Amino acid sequence: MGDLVLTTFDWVPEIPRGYVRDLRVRWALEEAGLPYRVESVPFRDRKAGHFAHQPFGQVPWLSDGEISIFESGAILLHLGELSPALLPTEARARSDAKEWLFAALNSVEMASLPWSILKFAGESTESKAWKGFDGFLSGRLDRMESVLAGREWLAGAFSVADIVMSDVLRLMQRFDRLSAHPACRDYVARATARPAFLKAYADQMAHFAKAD
Ligand SMILES: N[C@@H](CCC(=O)N[C@@H](CS)C(=O)NCC(=O)O)C(=O)O
Repeated sequence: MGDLVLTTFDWVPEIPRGYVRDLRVRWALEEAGLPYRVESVPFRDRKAGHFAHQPFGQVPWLSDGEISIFESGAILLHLGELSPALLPTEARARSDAKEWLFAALNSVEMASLPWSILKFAGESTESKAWKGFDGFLSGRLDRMESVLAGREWLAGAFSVADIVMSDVLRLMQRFDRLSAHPACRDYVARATARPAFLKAYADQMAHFAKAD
């Protein structure tokens, strides 16, 4: 392992604060107790060097010595290789954690993201688009409700899968979209009560507030 450097924006508007995806990485680093530092790139003026690390001009990315990784899921898998606090060492549980990490990103966030874009845009709840995406999201939340009613964490012990899944569900809770899903709500409450989450959240808020 080299020096771990997490890069995020220097500033973002108020609304996304507390939800910028560098939080997933901060949270994982705190859970694992790995030393790291945070660097910033301009939010308003994204330069070629930024696109060289994150081809979509987004954040976060992580440098581990000479290795540079973008995509929060890929970063968390990388950190999982460094700590059993993030990925279990037993083969079955490790595989479960990886599949749930992908499920969080590619089955649940895939439904929650277009829904939240419509929500932010103020889409009418009567529109065809809203009804379609809201129904898609309900299907995913209903399945997660059954899964989470029967377990504390997704892969036995807490893992990177829980960081991503609870972060995805946390955004739904912000919009009061978990009112019919108590097991999902309880899961978000359990995850966000962890000291590592609280530290990551406070650090992200302080980071962006510094630039106001
Ligand atoms: N799939 C990417 C998504 C990254 C992403 O959406 N980053 C947001 C912040 S949370 C961003 O940089 N938004 C600014 C933009 O898209 O211009 C990941 O999980 O890392």
